Amino acid sequence: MATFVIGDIHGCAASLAALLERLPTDDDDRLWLVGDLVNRGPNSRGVLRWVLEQGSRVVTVLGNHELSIFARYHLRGSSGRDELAALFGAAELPAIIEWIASCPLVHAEGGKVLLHAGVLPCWSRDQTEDMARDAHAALTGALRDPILELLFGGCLPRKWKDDLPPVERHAFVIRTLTRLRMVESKRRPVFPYTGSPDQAPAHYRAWFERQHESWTASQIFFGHWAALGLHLSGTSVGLDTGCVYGGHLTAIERDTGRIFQVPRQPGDQ
Ligand SMILES: [Mn+2]
Repeated sequence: MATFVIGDIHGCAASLAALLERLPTDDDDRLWLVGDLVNRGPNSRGVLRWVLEQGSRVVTVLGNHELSIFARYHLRGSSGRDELAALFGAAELPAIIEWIASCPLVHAEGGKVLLHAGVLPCWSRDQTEDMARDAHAALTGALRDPILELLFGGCLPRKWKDDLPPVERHAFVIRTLTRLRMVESKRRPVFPYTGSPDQAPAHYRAWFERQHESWTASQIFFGHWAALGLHLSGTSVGLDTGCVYGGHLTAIERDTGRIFQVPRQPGDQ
């Protein structure tokens, strides 16, 4: 049984179909998706329809774009729900929201770890998995609205501290796991910068250059950073190759490192 990990799809349903055609999958093979299946591209609805049909064969972690749909649904009342129903279908919307809530922030199997963006250098692997689990439970439980309000309209602390109050801690963990690219220090993420690491201010570092030592025996599969492009190292694999911007959609066979790519298909322009 093989597992293939696919980068950010962003509504590029035709490119996804072309990539799936190219993958040498058997019926019992599985897919890991790094999140951001939706938005920007022309057919988010088609991609969601596909993923909802796949069941447990596909594992998806929460991307910032799924999170923003979740926030719009829960925070903006009937106008937000009407907009989403127009985009994705009124009949399908409840199942889509339920599916988003079911996506974990981090999925790990042995040394292989799937998450959307990155981890702070001061976070150990155990701490990251524990905090991700707690933050997800809070996001889909009693603290949902305060966490979403802080993420989508509030002001988070700029620097991580281990003793943040619960809502701030969960929001910080969710923002980091779904949006991190670079850090200024071990505790201080940089969120606005979206360019490539080479053109960043001199004191910025890509998060994967400064990981906590406990990650040495792990390999993190992530997306979110189109300007980074395909990034392959023993401990981190970046798979956002900018399909929606005219680049490629990329998959990697998780345990062999074999790469599969298709260019953005004409139907996705
Ligand atoms: Mn993203």
